[in-house]
Amino acid sequence: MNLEHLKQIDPEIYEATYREVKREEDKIILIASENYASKAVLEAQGSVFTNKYAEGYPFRRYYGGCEFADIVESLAIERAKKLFGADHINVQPHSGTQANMAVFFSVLNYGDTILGMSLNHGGHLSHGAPVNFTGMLYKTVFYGVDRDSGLIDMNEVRELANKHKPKIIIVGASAYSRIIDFEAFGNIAKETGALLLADIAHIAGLVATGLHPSPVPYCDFITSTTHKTLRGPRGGLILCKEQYAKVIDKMVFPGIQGGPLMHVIAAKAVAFKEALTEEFKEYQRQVILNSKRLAENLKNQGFDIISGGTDNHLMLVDLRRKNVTGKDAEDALDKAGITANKNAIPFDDKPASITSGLRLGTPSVTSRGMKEREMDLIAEFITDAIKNTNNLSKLKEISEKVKKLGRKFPVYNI
Ligand code: DSN
Repeated sequence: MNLEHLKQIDPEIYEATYREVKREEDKIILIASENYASKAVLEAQGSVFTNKYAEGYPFRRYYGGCEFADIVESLAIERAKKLFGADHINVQPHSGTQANMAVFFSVLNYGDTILGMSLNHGGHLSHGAPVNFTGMLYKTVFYGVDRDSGLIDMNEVRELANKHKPKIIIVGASAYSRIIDFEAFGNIAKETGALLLADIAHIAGLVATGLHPSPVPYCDFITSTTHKTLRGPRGGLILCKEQYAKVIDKMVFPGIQGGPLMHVIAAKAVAFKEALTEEFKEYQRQVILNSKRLAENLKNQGFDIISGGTDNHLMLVDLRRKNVTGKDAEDALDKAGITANKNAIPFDDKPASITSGLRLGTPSVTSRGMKEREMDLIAEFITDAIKNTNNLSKLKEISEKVKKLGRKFPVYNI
């Protein structure tokens, strides 16, 4: 990673960047929504396309000099089409939440009813949480998971859809570890006359490689980020049926955004190219194998996993039986060199700043080349750290082991 100019011009930002690279290499990252973008993605994102204004869409721009921006955005769209097979793609949203905003503003009016998964049960802020614009502008109704199985309660989804007749149903989660039945959601949307939006930000890499059923046949709109399992640059994406192509494009620009981030779109194009390879499919397979192995190990160590396990890249650990809060577990793991996040579990009685759960994901460790054997070690480190939340010397000892393991799996080789 060449940071020579940065080092010369701005030593403070250089120092912080250098230390961030070290942090990402020395720690074990188990944040389910993070990943390591490839060097090619980083180079595209750090390229001169950051200089270019390209308001509009390929070959229909409001600025001159867009001939190379057109190549980049056309390739991003073409590759995303190959990956997901949707009628229409917009690669300009700056983030997942902006992708969702574009969909909502395209088809909803102020005060319309939306039905989404409760944030407390694993949903996302932008699916109607009161503190988000979606909770401020729309009437919100939420479904959740069944208390015993931990699975999305499809009976509840159907009942709520029939009762409240939402204009749009949102399916998608940020802390749900099982296969989502998009077809069942599609049937409920049809029965109740609702539009259907799938937000696949977390599972996009699994969907792109066929390791999670695709929502494309059942949904009017699909939104995603590009930086989680998809392993691209930080950004958003919208797929939709042809009939909504014009309204979505118009809402993204000029509706809610100005100039597209062409350097990010270039990096998205690179990530989509990488995602079309057999190697990427193998990577996603390993992400799931690692996730299953980590969950099994933790269960053997007496941890409860919501829904009993995982089918995807993440798991939600219920810490109540261990008498540790999510916050204390997150702090202890951090001291032990493992980065993860506290997370509410369904029906949690603790506030979001404390929680009773921990969300763990395997996209990052798998990108480093770690496999089942390393998951066994990581499960041991986690178990040890959570047994010793107040024992600083023990946590330090674990962090040395973590560092040793990390060094065997370098990422950027600085
Ligand atoms: N904040 C992201 C996550 O961690 O899941 C979702 O946007």
